[in-house]
Amino acid sequence: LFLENVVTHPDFLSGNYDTSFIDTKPELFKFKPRRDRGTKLLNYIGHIIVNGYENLPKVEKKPHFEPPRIPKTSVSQPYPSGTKQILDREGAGGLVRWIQEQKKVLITDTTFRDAHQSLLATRVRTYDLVAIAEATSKLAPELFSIEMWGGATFDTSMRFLKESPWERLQLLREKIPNILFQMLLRGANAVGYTNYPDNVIREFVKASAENGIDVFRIFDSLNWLPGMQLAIEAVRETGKIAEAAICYTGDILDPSRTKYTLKYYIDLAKELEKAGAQILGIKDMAGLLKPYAAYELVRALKQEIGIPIHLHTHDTSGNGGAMLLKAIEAGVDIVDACVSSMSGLTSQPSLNALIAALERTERDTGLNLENYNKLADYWHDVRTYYQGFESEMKSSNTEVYIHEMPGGQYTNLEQQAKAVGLGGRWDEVKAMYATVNKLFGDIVKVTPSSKVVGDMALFMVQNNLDEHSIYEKGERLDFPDSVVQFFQGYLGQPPGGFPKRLQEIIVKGRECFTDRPGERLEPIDFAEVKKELEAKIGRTPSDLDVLSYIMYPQVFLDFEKSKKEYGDLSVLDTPTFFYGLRPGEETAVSIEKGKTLIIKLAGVGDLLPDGTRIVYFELNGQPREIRIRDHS
Ligand code: 3PY
Ligand code: ZN
Repeated sequence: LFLENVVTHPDFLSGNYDTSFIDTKPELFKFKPRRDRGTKLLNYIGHIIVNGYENLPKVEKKPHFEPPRIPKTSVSQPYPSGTKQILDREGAGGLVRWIQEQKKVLITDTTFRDAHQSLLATRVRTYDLVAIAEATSKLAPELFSIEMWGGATFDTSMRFLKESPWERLQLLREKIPNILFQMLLRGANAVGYTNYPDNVIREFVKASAENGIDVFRIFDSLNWLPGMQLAIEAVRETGKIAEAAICYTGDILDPSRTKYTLKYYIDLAKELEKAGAQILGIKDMAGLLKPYAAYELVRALKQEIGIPIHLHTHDTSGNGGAMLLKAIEAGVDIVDACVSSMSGLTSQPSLNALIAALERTERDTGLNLENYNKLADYWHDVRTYYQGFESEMKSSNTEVYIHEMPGGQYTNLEQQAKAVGLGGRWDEVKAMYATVNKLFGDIVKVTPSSKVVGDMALFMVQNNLDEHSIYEKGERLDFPDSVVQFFQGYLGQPPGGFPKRLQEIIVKGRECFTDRPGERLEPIDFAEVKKELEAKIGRTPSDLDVLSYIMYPQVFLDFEKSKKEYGDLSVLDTPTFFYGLRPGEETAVSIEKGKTLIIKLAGVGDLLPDGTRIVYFELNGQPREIRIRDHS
């Protein structure tokens, strides 16, 4: 209960007018000023103007941005029907049959998720996704699906952008009613970095399906089947599509790489089909699948399994487009690509280029290139807002064949390295990443196993350790938690098991196990957690809030705190969200249908002796002064 002031005191509320409690509790007379939405937003913008956005270096002047070019689609033009209607009408089985009848290669657009996860550290905001949603839906109704959720977006939307991943899903669903929505689900790790109890996976899948997800790409970060089975079942129970993925690592054409061979992948694919997968994903998260290897792999899989094949890659090496074409020649059913202005490098190959490459061929995508070029203009413009999150990487780079780092991790780990003061030693971190992989016995590296490798690489570079010193000094080293837990078996089992000697050095006598972590995790009592959360946040949380809290307890509480202090920040345009306003600049903020606030910055006062500054605004023409603590 929140004894904020006297009028909320239970004795007062109960009509007990013996007010003696007032004498002993003078703090009850502290009334917090009611903070309306406008004031909250002014507080946020003022804070950004004075202190900068916490995850970007502070800039003296807000950069100038042109408004993005949003393609004109007539509002009265009805939504063309698409794959979503096929699923709704004919069910998962019907949709799979439809895929198999297609001659054309089907396309998934990853711009809304993996492209910005890979290029911009997952920082693209709901505001910018929603702004282009309707146009995408109307200009590209031939898409198989739009990947727009899951992976790192769940965490980062709350952690860095202070917005709700669920609202993102709901808003986009409203604007895109015709194309299948696809998410990336990390098997028993859901959208987190650790295994969750079975009932959490079930509830999470159910809620995701209810709120708009149609295709679930399920993978396990060690290609460990027991880590995926439950998620596959849970998805099938919802009537949606379970796409289970093999994560590709190594090189099937290199005879010296004996662990991840063509046979290894085929066996795994067969097991996934048996486990209930309705589509087989090939998840080439680092872009290691080379063109001729892709041809071999797809051709063999087409012979060995009966379900459609969906290929995902990253263009880090520059071979991405060529690889997709070879896979298409070999008969792959669906491939992932993204809008050209968000493509290439650690992201997906260009969807525009792919449309052009296949035009007037047997496997023509059916998508309209001119339309996609309009979408590319929009993303070209919007991408500039996120320039502070761009990687140093300026060209494709075949060193990925050595470090094998997933595209979706690259910019995120780069940011992490900068945050711990290793920005200047990024080359060493990448080289160490490869060393750690060898040390760990050559594992599949994808979230969360890739994070473990990344944490270990940062740890080793920071402490000037090499492979030998790990064995020599390891007994005395305190390894990162993620590394210890990994070797205990919390993420499941890698093919061939853990290197024994290293495991002993790292776990230092702690318990290790080889069974499925979900089996030893107590089911979550959702009602109990809801009560606990209610006590913490002082309001009744929704079931979706409870799921967010279970996935990311502290991140969710911090997000909640931000909401209390600043209100709903997803309504701000992105330049204002990251950079505030320039003196004299004005922005219109639509806080609900029919309600717009006009916020103008008049000026910023000098630093006062108490460490604050007054920021002078106009809110709907009325002068407003906001006092902001200067953290510099
Ligand atoms: C994720 O799990 O976020 C990934 O993108 C893995 O490739
Ligand atoms: Zn990816």
